[in-house]
Amino acid sequence: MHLYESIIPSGNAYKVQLLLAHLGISYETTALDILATPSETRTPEFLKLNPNGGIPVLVLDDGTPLAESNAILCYLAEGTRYLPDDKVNKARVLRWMFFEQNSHEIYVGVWKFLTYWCPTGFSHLSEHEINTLRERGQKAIDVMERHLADGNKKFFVDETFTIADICLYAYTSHAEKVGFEVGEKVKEWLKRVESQEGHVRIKKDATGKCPY
Ligand SMILES: N[C@@H](CCC(=O)N[C@@H](CS)C(=O)NCC(=O)O)C(=O)O
Repeated sequence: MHLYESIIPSGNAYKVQLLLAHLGISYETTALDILATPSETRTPEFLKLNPNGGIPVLVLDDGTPLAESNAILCYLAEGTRYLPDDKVNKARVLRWMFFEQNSHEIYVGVWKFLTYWCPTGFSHLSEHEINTLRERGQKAIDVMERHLADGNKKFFVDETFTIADICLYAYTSHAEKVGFEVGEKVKEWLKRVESQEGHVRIKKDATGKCPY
C-alpha cells in the first residue's frame, strides 16, 4: 500500500497512519507539499487519484486509490476489531465519523491549520468568521464531553476502541494546545486512546511551527 500524506502533520493522514499502526500493516508514503502555491495535491497526476485534490489517499496494491480519511478507515477496519459487525454499533461508529467530518474537523482542524501553517493566519477572516469557527469547534468538543460523561463511557461506541475513537482523536488531541477548552472526560479518553497497544504519535512538524 502507498499512502499520500503531507509534509506538515495532517490529522486526516494521521488517522490512517494510526489505524495502519494498530493493524500492523506496512506501507510506503509520499509527503506532498500542501503549502506550495499551487498545492502539490493539484497536479494532474494527483487529481487522477483524488479529483477533490486532498490528502490522504491510500493506493492499494492493485493500484486502486481510496480518498477521504474516514472512508479509508472504514476500508481498513472492515472485518477487524476496530469496526463492529453488529449493524447498530456499526451505524453508531459511522455516526461519530460523520460528526467528525461535518461538525468537528472543519472547525477544530481548520483552527489548527490557521494557528500554525496558514501563511495569512487568521488575518483573512472577519471577526464573525473567527468567532463562528471557535464556537462551533468548542461545541463539537463539548458534545464529545457530554457523550462520554453520560454513563461514564470509556470509548465512543459500545465500550470498545474503534475507528470512531481513532478519527476523533486525530484533531481533538491537539485541541487544548490551540486554545479550545477540553473537559475532564475527553482528557481521560485521550489518555485511554494513547494507552492502546500499538499507538503511535502524529509525526513531528518539520517546519517547527507546531509543538508536538
Ligand atoms: N475530508 C477530507 C479532508 C482532506 C483535507 O482537507 N486534506 C488537507 C490536509 S488535512 C489537504 O490535502 N489540503 C491541501 C489541499 O486541499 O490542497 C478527508 O478527511 O480526507
